[in-house]
Amino acid sequence: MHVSVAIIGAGPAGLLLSQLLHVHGIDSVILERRDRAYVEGRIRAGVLEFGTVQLLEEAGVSQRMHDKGLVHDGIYISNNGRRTHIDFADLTGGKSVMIYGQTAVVRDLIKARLDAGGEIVFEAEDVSLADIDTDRPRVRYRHQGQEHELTCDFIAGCDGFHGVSRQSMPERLLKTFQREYPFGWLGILAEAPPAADELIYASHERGFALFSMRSPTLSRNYIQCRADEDLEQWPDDRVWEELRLRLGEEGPALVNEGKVVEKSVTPMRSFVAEPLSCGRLFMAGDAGHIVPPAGAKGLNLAASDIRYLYRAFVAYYKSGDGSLLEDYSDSALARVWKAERFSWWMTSLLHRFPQATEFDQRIQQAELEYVLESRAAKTVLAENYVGLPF
Ligand code: RFL
Ligand code: PHB
Repeated sequence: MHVSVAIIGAGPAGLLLSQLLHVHGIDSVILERRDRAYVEGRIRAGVLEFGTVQLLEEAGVSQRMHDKGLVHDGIYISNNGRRTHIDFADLTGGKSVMIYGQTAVVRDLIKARLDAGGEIVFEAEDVSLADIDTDRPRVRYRHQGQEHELTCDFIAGCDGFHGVSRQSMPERLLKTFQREYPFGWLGILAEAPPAADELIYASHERGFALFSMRSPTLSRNYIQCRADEDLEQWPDDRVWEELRLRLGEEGPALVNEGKVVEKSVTPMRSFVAEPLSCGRLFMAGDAGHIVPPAGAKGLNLAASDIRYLYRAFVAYYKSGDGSLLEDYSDSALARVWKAERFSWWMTSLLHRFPQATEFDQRIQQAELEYVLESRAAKTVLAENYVGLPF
């Protein structure tokens, strides 16, 4: 079987690419290692940049997001109990972000693909790529015990950090950059109405905390923990107590408790692979780069890569112009590095680093105070958070 674009991975990157190609009359097949329920059940990101919202509109999958999503015009930053509002609308000339879970984005995209007759092969095993440096690359995989081979014009590697795409790039061409952080985030999803109107990023002596939400009835909260934290040590009561202490203003914060429906630990890392393409293989999203979640950029970067990539495919198929495909890696990486910088900076600004000297701590505190006092600094934060221009 031959397909124009073979897409590896049914995360936000792969699904969005397939849907946008479909809107422009270009066929694709998605090969996904996991089953549909697993892919639709993963709890991850929650904040969509302005540009990501527009891209979902372009893809024709924005109706439910506009019905159910929560538009936020700002965030709060809490500095040891003192909260400052960062007013995006005021600082960025009216921009906002959308609170709408990655789980919901993925569910909407899968539905749109399948309703339009799109093909997603779930539980595709042992996917392997061949001949990426020719104009007839191939993808092999096993499905329900049968071996399959697809030939295609292009392969889109949207298979996340642990996928096969990056591993299929010739090692001598690939340069990687990374930083691991000496902590993780313990996240809970709880059936509890959010107790604040916008997200709260809290820097606290006890460690960072983030108050977030998914809907008027679902809260999503995180606390800084050890990278190898043992969840057994964190019964729900202890998590709620820690959140109250870290988010509190003067006294402990009001945190609405509810049934905890998910609890997990996420390690923190920054990672970039260069280039994002080789021959006819193009990587997008977590396959090519990872950010620590404090800037809310991971899902948005996946969408941003896809915005560059689908336009390049459209130019190629509609007018035979391959120049955007040639430029893809450079164009996407320029924006990736700016989001890497912002995510690294938010992480550095707000967390407690175990190795920090007293000098480091004073500098960190001074920087946070400066950011919260200076309109210029708050503008820098706001314009990065809502998303830089393309
Ligand atoms: P994904 O979502 O990892 O999807 C990759 C897909 O590829 C499949 N796959 C394979 N398929 C076939 N063959 C193989 N060999 C395969 N190997 C892998 C996988 O099963 C999967 O379905 O990558 P994608 O599409 O690039 O999307 C990236 C985002 O998922 C990620 O960046 C964000 O979730 C990061 N992130 C956040 N991003 C934001 O923009 N805002 C946030 O608020 C935010 N919060 C978060 C986050 C990530 C978190 N975790 C758990 C990592 C909060 C958390 C806790
Ligand atoms: C989330 O709601 O899961 C979330 C929000 C903001 C972040 C990271 C995660 O920076």
